[in-house]
Amino acid sequence: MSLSAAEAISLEEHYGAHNYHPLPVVLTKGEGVYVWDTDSKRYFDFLSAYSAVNQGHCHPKIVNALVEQSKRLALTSRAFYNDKLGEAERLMAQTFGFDKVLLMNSGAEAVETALKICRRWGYEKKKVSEDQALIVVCDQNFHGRTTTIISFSSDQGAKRAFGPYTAGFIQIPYNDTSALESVLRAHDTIVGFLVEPIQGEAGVNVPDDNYLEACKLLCAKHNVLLIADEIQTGIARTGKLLASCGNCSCTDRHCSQTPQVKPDLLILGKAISGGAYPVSAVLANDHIMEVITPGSHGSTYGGNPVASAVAMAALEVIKEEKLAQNAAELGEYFRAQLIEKIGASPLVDRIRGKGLLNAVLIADHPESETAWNLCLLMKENGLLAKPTHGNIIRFAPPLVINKEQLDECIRIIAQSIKDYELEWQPGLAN
Ligand code: IF1
Repeated sequence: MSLSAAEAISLEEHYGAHNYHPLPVVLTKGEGVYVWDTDSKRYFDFLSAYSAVNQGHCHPKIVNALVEQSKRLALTSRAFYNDKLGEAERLMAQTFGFDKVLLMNSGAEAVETALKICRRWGYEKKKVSEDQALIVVCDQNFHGRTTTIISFSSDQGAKRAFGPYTAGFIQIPYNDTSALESVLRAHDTIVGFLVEPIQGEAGVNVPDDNYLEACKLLCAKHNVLLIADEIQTGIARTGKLLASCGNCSCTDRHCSQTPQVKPDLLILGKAISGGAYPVSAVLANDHIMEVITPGSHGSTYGGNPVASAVAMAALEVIKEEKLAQNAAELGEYFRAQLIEKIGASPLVDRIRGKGLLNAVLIADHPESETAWNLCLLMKENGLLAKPTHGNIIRFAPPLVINKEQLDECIRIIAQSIKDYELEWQPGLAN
């Protein structure tokens, strides 16, 4: 007998840490773009587990890889070789055009791994004095929740009372190449620049078209590593295999289309495993990755046979089902339709995004409950989305969505906005 919604919520309330404030819906089943709650109500999932479920819920190929490998050999640790990791490393290296791959589990672990590689590269290759390495980050960043990562966060809710903080980071404004150039000129101990190609949690903050290209050139000029955090924007979410590269699949070493925005360190997570299993990765060429030597980094589960099998299946789905192309085409359509249908609404300030990573900025102050209440109304109408900071609603469906389904979602969003307008008073706790 499965739990009722009330029972499930009560158990989490009683026995679980209160580190989230979920929308009041209890999910029990997922398939493709749909999820079902414990009352068998069906919803369109417009969060996709923060872009981890790009391939759709419970994709048969990915689930099959998970099940079959789990029945054969699940975990060996890296004390021994296994017959899946090398294949997964080769597929990722060739798909994204790097010499080497280091597999971890969570996105934050991969970010931490990239920071360690960057620092050690700084000491061993750039000859920066020991413990003097600096890494530049952007304000409004989100790279995970470890103590080091929140040390350079600008989100007080994620940072407050977790000190003392890790030193060695300089924060600059996002989408500001002159700020980057200034710090690079001012500090010769800078070894890296960590940046999201689009800032997800900041509310799908899309930089100028040439921002990453300009950052790459500045980093190269100052012998600094460009570290692209594609944990949320990668794996076809923004309409390309990677938001930071202009190619759809670089099989050769150097992207023929836009080699200048090829990062020195690429960080992947979330949908690299299709939402079935925690997999993350750091990719780099030999002259950088060779600073990692036996015993210098690792993890119990990193690169295990199940992670390897699932990641290979997840990447194959992205390619076989042309999900980057689908995200590009339907993303354009989605934004155009939203602008047409709700762009003039007094509730809507802006509509922005790339591919199927989009957001609607609600024209109310961030502390108002308008965005939250709108998400509650859309839930009632059969679509699940959640606000990021305050008044920004992120819309990120699985990339397997088709036009007919998307049209139904556009209808739900437009109708919910129109219905909410009738009762909305700006500036009040609606
Ligand atoms: C939460 C959102 C937050 C990420 C980028 C690294 C990580 C993430 C660009 C760390 C994770 C998740 C974490 C989750 C909510 C969600 C998120 F932006 F996606 F919406 F928080 F900002 N880099 N993002 O987006 O990966 O360790 O979680 O595997 O922590 O509340 P992780």
